[in-house]
Amino acid sequence: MNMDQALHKVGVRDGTLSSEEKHFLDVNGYLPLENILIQRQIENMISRLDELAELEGEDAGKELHQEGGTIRVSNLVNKGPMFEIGFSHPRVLAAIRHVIGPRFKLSSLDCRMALPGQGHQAFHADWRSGVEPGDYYVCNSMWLLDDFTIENGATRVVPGSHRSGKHPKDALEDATQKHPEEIQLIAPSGTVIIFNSHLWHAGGLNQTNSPRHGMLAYYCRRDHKQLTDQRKFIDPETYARLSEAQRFILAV
Ligand SMILES: O=C(O)CCC(=O)C(=O)O
Repeated sequence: MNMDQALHKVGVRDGTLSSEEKHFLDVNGYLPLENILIQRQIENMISRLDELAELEGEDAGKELHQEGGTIRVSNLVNKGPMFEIGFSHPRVLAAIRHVIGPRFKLSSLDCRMALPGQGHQAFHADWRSGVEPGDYYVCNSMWLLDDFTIENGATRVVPGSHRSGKHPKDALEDATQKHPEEIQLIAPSGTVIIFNSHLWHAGGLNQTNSPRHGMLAYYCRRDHKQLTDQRKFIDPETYARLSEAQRFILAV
């Protein structure tokens, strides 16, 4: 099997993403896809994530990354069938293919809950350096489980910065500061925001009294190392449940 065959099996077709959507993603580096999740899926995911956060306590996120001011729950591939959609949705996968090209795989699937009064990040890119415009290694998708608002710290991005060839650590004097061209990605829950991971982006400050839940499905080129080694972590029962195409996308 190759990736285009796997994508076809999960429902990706030529017109899955319109040319306007592809153009928007190319130019701006992000693309909101609305109504990917329905209310019941969102509720199931939030309730499972809250349960996992409680069960895992201080260990939550340890498989991948822990971050002050947030609860991160990692290795979601193996933590419930409700998370499978994170690496199986045709619209999302069509967008990832558009950014990285046909040779990619899931790198990690985790949740980031920005806690009340916390969550502000410095601008970063999910890659070590700037890259040639068009030569992209990684692409992320943020799955909004709560409405993302100014108040709860919707993701901040600098549109077009993925084409600058520069990394924020080299280009910005102080990446923790507001950027003059930044915008916040305001959207309703159920939306998935694709963002080219070379785009300068950052979590915003959650100024509400509730955690802001988002799931991050992060993809990389197939010949690169995954953040979560899916072969090492995959549970036999997860493996048994998945289709051949889903296994290919995970590279297990
Ligand atoms: O939670 C967000 O809004 C962005 C998260 C992010 O960029 C990260 O954790 O690297």
